Amino acid sequence: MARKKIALIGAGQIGGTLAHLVGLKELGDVVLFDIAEGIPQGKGLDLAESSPVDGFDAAYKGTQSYADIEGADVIIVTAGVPRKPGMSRDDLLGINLKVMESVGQGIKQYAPDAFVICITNPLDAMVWALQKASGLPKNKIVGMAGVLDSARFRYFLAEEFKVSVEDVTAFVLGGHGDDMVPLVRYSTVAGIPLPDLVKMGWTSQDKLDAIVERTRKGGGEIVNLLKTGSAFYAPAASAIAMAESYLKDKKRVLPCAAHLDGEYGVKDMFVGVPIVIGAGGVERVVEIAMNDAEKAMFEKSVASVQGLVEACKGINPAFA
Ligand code: A3D
Repeated sequence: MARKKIALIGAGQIGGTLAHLVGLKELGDVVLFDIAEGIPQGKGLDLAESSPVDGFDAAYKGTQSYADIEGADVIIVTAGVPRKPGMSRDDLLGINLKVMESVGQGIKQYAPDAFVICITNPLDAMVWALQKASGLPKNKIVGMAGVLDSARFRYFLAEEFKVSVEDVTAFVLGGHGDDMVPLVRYSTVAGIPLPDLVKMGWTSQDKLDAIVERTRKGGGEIVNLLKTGSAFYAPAASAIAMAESYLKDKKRVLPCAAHLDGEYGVKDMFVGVPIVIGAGGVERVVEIAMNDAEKAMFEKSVASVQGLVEACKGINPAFA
């Protein structure tokens, strides 16, 4: 069987890390596309030269031509600009919307059967715009945010409880913004929900609240430390988990920005919810029960995404 083909649109910090992980995990051959001449070619060659040392077989091609993504099985989009200190994700909207229009055209022309994962911010609005521009079926395009947000939550919790990250599960819903919704009730250590762990004296409610807040601002914490860009190792690892679930038909249940058509009371928007990813793409949207407080937080988060989607429609009326 021929190797799978994975196209990475955007060969910056996340794109380069994705390309490395695809090789190390032997998920397939890689096409790195970027408008910056030499960057995808240079990164591709450098990575290919690491393959004899690490012992993996994968072809790397850097390109400025969309024709090279033809027939890709998976496409991961990071093209655009990242945040700098003092910027919100929403400040990126105008620039990155234009980028999504050109990336969508390229996908439509050369790889309309691919499973597409969008990472470009502001995430929930950009994946919405990319679907409009590419015309992809709505079960074949998702946004990466929830896996990253819940990984941050899991890491902070494991640190607090002094247990393995492997035994902490966490749930984060809603848009990828500072009003995302970390769901404490559905987050556990080896199956024990967090509110029970508070009762058991493992942590205090105040400490748990502080961890929730740190999770919400997790992206900004890294931006302030790096100063020249935003997080890339954990975002890349998160998107690879999604791609792997599709390529290997693992049917993992992962929080992703998925198209909602009435689920959770939301129409024609991409918002972070738990989904099953398998060979059929988004195979199921999992609708969990929320209490009133959780619902209120979710609705607030959805309203922020709605605002960004309306702004996209204002800039490009063809998407309305
Ligand atoms: P960066 O290292 O700047 O890479 C972006 C790349 O996109 C650069 O190499 C650009 O040359 C390239 N590019 C720009 N315009 C185009 C275009 N029209 N076509 C093709 N390539 C183009 O950024 P990064 O890799 O650190 O981040 C990429 C995106 O991911 C940004 O929008 C970030 O805000 C976003 N991001 C999202 C998350 C989420 O959790 C959703 C986390 C971290 C970063």
